[in-house]
Amino acid sequence: MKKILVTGALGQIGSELVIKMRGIYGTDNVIATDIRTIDSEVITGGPFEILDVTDAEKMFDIAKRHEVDTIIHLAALLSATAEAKPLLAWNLNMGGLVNALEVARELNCKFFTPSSIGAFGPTTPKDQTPQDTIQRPTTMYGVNKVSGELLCDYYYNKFGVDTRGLRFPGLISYATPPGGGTTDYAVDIYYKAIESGSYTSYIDKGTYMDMMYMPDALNAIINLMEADPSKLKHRNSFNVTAMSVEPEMVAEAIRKHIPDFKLDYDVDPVRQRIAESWPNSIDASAAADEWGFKAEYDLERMTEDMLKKLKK
Ligand code: VAH
Repeated sequence: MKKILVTGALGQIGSELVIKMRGIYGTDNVIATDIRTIDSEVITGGPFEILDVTDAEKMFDIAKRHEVDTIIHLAALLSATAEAKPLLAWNLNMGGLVNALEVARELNCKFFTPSSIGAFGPTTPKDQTPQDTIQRPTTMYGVNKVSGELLCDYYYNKFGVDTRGLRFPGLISYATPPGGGTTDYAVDIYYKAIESGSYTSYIDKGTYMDMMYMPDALNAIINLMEADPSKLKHRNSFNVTAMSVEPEMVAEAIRKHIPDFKLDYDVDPVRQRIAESWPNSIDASAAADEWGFKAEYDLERMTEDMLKKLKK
C-alpha cells in the first residue's frame, strides 16, 4: 500500500485508522473522505475530500486525481440504524460498495472493506462460530454484510481485484462516540462509568457477543492488507475477535477501577433481537493461520486503557 483512499474516514474505525496510516505511510499518502466535515484531525492533519460514496463519478475522480493504489471502504450504516432504515441501508451500503469496487477494478487498486459478526444469523453455530459456515442473517445489516462478502470475492475471482476483508466483532474505542450499532453498549458503558458511575444497558445480562479494542482492529486491517497474498486461503472475510463478553463481565472489569460502579438494564427489544441473532463467540484460527492475526488486548487490559484515556 502506498497511496490510500479511505471512505467513511470520520466514522468509528476511520477516524483512528487514518491517523495511524498517516503515521506509517506518510500524511500526504492517506486521502480521507467523508460525506460531512467536523472538527477533526482527520481533516486538519492531511488530505481530505467531501465524498458521498453513492456518487460513483466523484469517487473515481478523487481516486484517479490522487493516483491511489488502495481503497479502504468504511462508509456504511451500522446494524441498528440499518434496521430502522432498511432501504436506505441497502442503497448506501451496497451502492457505495459496488461503486468502490468498480473504482478499484478500473484503477487496479487493492481493496478492503469490513464485514461483521453481523454476517451470521440465528441458524449459524453460536459458539466458536467457524470461518466457513452457514450465513443466514435476519437483519438488513447482515444481508448487506453477506452480500458484500460475496461481491468482494466475486471481484477477486472475476476481475482479479485484490479484495480482503475482516468480520469485525463489536469495536471499542475512546476516540469517537459510537453511532448506530448494537454493540455500542460496550463503549457507552465506559463513558458513563466516568461521567456518572453508573450505566443502564439496552442489551440484557448474559447476552454474549465478540468484542475487540480498536488498536487491535487497526493492526488487523494493516496486517491483513500487508499480508503475502499467496498465503491467503480466504479473503472475504476473516473472522477476528479478542474476547466474548456480556454486560456483567464488562461491569466487573470496570469495578476493579471504579468499585461502586452500578449497572442496571432497560432492554431495547430491537437491538436485543439483533444481538441474539449473532454468535456468542467466533473462531479466528483462519486469520491466525493465514496472516498471523493476534489480539493484544483482553477485557482487563482494554478496560484499564479505556478508563485511563477517557479520564483525560
Ligand atoms: C454494529 N458495531 O453494532 C457494529 C458491528 C458487530 C457489531 O458490526 O452494528
